[in-house]
Amino acid sequence: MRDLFAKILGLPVLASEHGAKVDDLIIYVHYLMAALFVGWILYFIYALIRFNRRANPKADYVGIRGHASNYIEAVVALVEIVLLVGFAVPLWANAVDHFPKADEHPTTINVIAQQFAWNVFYPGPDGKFSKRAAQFVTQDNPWGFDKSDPDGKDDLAPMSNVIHVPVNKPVIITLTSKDVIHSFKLIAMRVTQDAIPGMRIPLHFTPNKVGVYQINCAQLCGNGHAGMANGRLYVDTQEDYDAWLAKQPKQSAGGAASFE
Ligand SMILES: [Cu+2]
Repeated sequence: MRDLFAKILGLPVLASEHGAKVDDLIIYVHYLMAALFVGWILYFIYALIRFNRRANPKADYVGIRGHASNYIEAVVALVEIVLLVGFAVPLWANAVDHFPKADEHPTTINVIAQQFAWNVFYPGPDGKFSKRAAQFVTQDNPWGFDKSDPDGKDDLAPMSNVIHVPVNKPVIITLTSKDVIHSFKLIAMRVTQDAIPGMRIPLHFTPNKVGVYQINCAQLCGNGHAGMANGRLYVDTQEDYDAWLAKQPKQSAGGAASFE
């Protein structure tokens, strides 16, 4: 049923676990909108016939006497409350607020947006990212890595516009921006989060379909905004992911930004 309606509504490819619930909510809202649309059309036709000029030569100054419209309004409000309290709020609690625990071994990634690319950072085998601070920023160290931080020794060299993740494992991305407000949008994952300079905002999802998906910027951020759609999210099998990971140069070895 979901597949059929997703097709009718033209919903994009879905490749994350929680995304099915997002699509369900979109479909339920469309049910309600369809019911309202049909209801209003029927009422419009009724009003055209019931209140036509020939049958009503004199205006009625009293107006409505029945309570039907109140009842209908109450039903519509009730359906809206059910959608909000029964579906939207629990979905938010589960898919947004409830982060994967350490024992689920999430893939942790930092993404720093800039005009006009996504810079992607992996923490290496220790799972810990190098500290960064504005005071360390130089021409050779544009991200301000603290070179004395042992956590950074095994970090991977920064990547541009490419994220690899293994399938069926939770992913936590901590998002920030180097310049202006961007918005990190993975349509196939049903994830959107603003990237705001000065803030580190975590988001999470679990990809469940191997493939290559587009990363979009959902916040008009300047002239090259559309170019941020060149970002690609690769959802790999665990073997492919491990093989890819093993090939990546370390940041400490002076590895340049990688583009594949
Ligand atoms: Cu942008």
